Amino acid sequence: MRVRRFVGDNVAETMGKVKRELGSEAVILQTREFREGGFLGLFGKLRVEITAAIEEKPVVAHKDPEEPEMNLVSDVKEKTGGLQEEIISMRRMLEKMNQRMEGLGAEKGDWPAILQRWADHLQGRGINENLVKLLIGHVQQTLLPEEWTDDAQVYARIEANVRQICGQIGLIQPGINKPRIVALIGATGVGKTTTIGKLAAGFSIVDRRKVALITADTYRVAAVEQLRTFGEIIGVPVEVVMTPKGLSEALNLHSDKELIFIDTAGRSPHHDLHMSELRAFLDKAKPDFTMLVMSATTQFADQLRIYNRFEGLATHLIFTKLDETGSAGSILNLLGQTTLPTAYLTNGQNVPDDIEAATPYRMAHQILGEEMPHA
Ligand SMILES: Nc1nc2c(ncn2[C@@H]2O[C@H](COP(=O)(O)OP(=O)(O)OP(=O)(O)O)[C@@H](O)[C@H]2O)c(=O)[nH]1
Ligand SMILES: [Mg+2]
Repeated sequence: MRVRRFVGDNVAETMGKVKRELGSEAVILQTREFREGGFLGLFGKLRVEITAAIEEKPVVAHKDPEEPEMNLVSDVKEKTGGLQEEIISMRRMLEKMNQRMEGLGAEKGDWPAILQRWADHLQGRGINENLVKLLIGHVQQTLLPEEWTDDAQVYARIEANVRQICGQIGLIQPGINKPRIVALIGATGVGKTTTIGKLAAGFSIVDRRKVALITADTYRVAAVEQLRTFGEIIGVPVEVVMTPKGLSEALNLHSDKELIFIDTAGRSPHHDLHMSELRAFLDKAKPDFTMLVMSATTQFADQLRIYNRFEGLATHLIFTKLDETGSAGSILNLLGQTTLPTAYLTNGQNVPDDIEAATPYRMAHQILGEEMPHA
């Protein structure tokens, strides 16, 4: 790893130097402001120092994929903690599902053949066994056996229940006398920055709202550039902040706006330090909406783990990459046992087109797909 120190008059200029010297993939290790010149450092000129590093290409050694990692202690800790979390949340899920099933008096056994193909179809969409039992059990209870062959009727029953599970929706409302603050948080690479681009474009260009963007993701130069580019294309100001204090200042600067979107660095939910940094930014920003961005391509067990880790911070959910999965059932599994409302769905890389406001109807259609089960 090559580490370098850069000094400049402001963050933008210094970041520019980092990029020119080390490229877009450089990682920011530390930033600080200091005074240069002046008496005992007082009244000197305010300067910015950024320490950045770039990974030099490692020599690729052949490694057996089965070979365990060297760092066994942290490895074991991580896995044990994760397992416990998983067991607790699995228990919670089963309890909740069983309560619902008892309420409906649903059968737990095999289904008659005509309903079994629906059960297989739903499972094929990624919907978990308990929810499938709930959905098919309801069909069995509320339709007469001669109606089970009527695909349209069966579908309508299932769809109505799926809509009910997806029923909690909460969309962004712009502020009237002061800006509404919207922060996007979540694991790495799920689409936070792209989604901010889509929302900012929608609200500023289509809705003609006064919008500003702030990025607190200064870990990679490329991340700052990405939001800047969106800001330039859409024609909205972009502020880059390094610290929670810088965030407060940027928010004050845009107190005349109706909406301020804050982009944050992708966080591994297993990394405690990263999570506490994120918490410090959110404590300062006090967002009106904190959107946990989840990719529909993430497996359900991982979605649940991420959700549990971010739950205390988030107020809403956004599901991304619906275009990339043929089994969006994991969303239903998650919503079946959690409480946050859904705000938006994204279904492609195009800014600003590939986003829509969540509605129970749209969500049910994404989850169930267009095809009927085979006879
Ligand atoms: N297919 C598809 N790709 C998407 C969607 N949303 C975002 N992407 C792509 O996913 C990749 C990552 O998107 P980003 O917006 O950079 O994700 P991020 O969460 O900001 O990533 P980090 O800041 O690195 O944590 C990009 O290639 C996006 O174009 C979507 O709805 N569908
Ligand atoms: Mg990003």
